[in-house]
Amino acid sequence: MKTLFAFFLLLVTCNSVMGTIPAIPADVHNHQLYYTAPATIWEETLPLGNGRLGMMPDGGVDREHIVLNEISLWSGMEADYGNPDASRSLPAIQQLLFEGKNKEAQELMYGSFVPKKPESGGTYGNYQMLADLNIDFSFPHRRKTTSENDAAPVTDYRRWLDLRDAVAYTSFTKEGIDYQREYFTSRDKDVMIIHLTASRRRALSFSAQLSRPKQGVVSVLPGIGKEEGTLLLEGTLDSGKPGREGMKYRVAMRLISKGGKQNISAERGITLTQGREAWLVLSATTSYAASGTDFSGNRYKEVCDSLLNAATQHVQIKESHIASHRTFYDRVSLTLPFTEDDVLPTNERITRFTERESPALAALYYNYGRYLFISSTRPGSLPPNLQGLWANGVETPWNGDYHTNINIQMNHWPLEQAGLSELYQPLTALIERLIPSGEETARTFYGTHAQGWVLHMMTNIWNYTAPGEHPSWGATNTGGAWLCAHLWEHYQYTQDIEFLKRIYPVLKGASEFFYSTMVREPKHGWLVTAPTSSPENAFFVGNDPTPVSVCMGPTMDVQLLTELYTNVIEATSILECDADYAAKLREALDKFPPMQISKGGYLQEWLEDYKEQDVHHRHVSHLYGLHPGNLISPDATPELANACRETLNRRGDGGTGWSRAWKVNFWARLGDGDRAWTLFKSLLYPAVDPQTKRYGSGTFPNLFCSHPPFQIDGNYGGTAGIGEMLLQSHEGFIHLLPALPKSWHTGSFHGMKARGGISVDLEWKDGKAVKAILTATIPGTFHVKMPEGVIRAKAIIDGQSNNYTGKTISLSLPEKGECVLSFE
Ligand code: FUC
Repeated sequence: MKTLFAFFLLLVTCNSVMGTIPAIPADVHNHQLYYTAPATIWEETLPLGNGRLGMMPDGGVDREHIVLNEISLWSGMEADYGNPDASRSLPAIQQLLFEGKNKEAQELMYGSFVPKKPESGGTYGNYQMLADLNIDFSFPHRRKTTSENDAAPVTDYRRWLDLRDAVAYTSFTKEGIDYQREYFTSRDKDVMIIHLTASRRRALSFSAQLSRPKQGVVSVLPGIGKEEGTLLLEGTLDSGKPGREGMKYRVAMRLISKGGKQNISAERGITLTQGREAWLVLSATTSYAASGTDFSGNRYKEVCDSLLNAATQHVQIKESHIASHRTFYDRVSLTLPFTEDDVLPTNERITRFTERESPALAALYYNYGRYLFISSTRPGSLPPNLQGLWANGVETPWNGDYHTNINIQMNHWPLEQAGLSELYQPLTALIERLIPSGEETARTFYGTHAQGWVLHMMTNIWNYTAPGEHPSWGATNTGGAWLCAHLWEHYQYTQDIEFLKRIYPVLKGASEFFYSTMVREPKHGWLVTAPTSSPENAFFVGNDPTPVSVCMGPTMDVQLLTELYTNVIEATSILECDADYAAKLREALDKFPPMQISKGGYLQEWLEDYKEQDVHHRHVSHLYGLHPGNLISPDATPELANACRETLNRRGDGGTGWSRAWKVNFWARLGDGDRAWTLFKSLLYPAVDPQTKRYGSGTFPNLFCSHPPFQIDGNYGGTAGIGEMLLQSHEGFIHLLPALPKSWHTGSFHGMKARGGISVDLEWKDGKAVKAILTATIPGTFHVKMPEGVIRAKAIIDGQSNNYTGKTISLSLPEKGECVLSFE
């Protein structure tokens, strides 16, 4: 076992990369998480997932605890939250806002502009863990021991997660016997597999039980003929409606063993006595139709049969899983300067990072972010929720839902650049499913004149679109508009006209809602959203000491809607349709408020220069236009960019997990690599207090981001931030190394994507770009900004070379056309 691990550590493979950039040895340390002790908290366990099924083993020696997940397992049901009081009170709410009586408007909203408790029942529900799998081991005793407590020591303990292969391992030695466990969530077979081995005959004995804190009944499905039985865990969650069944689920587990004796009972689970090698094979399904799974839960049968029939099958099952995972994972690679800390166990690597520079930790974080994304969703499944796919209880924080005022968006930030384009499908499908509900919400809450569809600041698998229950945070109604920016982004990267045709009605419908409901505020006559809020932040009106959140036309709404309208206008021209509507949107855009700089020099968050309740508030919504939006940049709008800098300095470098991740992206867009790196360090701050064991903001030992508690958005936001530091393409040109920290002086990346349909490889040295290879996935003309510190560039396309000395390099490439750029 030890040899296997050493081999694993030393393994140095070469990436096969196209073009002339030399293949870079793949840095093993940045493709694995590893530990020298079992996990003591869930946030130390290792996440595995195939985009639908998830498991997190803790590597316990005597008892292994594995939390299982299925991404569609939700309580609640679809219900009608329509509140007719909302549209009736709307004119009065707006009037109060016109008069500057925000507090009164907010109070009126508490009684009227809230979701109504569904008359016929049904609740919002929450995402829940699927099951606990506990495996209790008993070990043979070489010497006679006086009692069970006189246990032999465990040596050479390791557990690790191989990000490339999406396989986790635990290995240790006890009484001279080597034990190894191998865990993976097969992508192609859609099952969870735990492969257990002992180095000596008759040394493997355990009992594996399935349970659940609530709503879980265990039973045994007897095997047919000589076949072993199957352990089942089944249940039905609450729908919140009397007499109506909620989501049903089923987990099925079988044991395939070589040697030893099997037993199965509902009470003790599946036991193996004195075996040597075994496979626990698990499958799970829910009754959620959109997950596209077979509720009978029999898919695992095929795998069990193959394992039974041929001893070599397990190798093939694992290999095909790895091959399937690698089709995603190997698309991109990133190498950053190595330090000796890179070889430390992951928990120590994180702790050491507070004291010492360790650039390659960003490479590990980037790879882990890609790994988590690939593992937490897949076409036909649901998008990653607040915890991706992984939840360890039946009461998940914030219902484990889809918050649409930053969180689900941040989850998708790294996606396109990391070459995982097809994983946009679950989000696209979720948005499309929301539309009928969003249309109803538009009419019920905003009146019969309201057109199109609206989504407020949270949603779930039951198509919830109404406002949140407390107007102070629940009134934000630009959740749908923000998601439309993602649909547009997917189009920008892929240039897929068929996709644009499909999503155009979605974008148009979102714009129609705002076109039909925005109002002219009395002071300047600007067109604004009202009522709304700047996500979750509050301010003071005049000398009134009560903070309020409800307002008109906050900066973020203006930015989001400017982009939405502009994108719809562009789509009408590409698709040659709706010219009249585009003209109307253009006229409306002229009446939008401008972005304003406050007397303090920072970007104004609201229409008025209100004093905010919390200067360090975690949301920095008014900087949407800087990132992920594209309305502010140091080159195009230097004054506004400066105001953003002031805003960020005032907000500070702290904040909850995801807030720190967002700030990495902001500084990257501002071209300040060292500051982005400082924020990355803040994001990676160890989340568990070593003394009190309490959780703060930062990063858990398993590299999960801590809000606290664990929220995956920070992981995805941080991953995107690393990408933004290396490559940007939102301003119509490719910007290489836009925000390189000093300590990342030398490195390379391969396969990152830029808008317009192009793939980029880059090598840099001493802080300066040396060589790039651009490969067009779509034919076109691409503009590359002359990288920082470069005087001259040579471009070779199809054997033809061209020299450039100006600010921009313009290249015309056919499909799959490649350009090799060298810089001096
Ligand atoms: C948003 C944030 C919170 C938290 C929650 C899940 O509402 O303001 O910080 O992340 O989502």
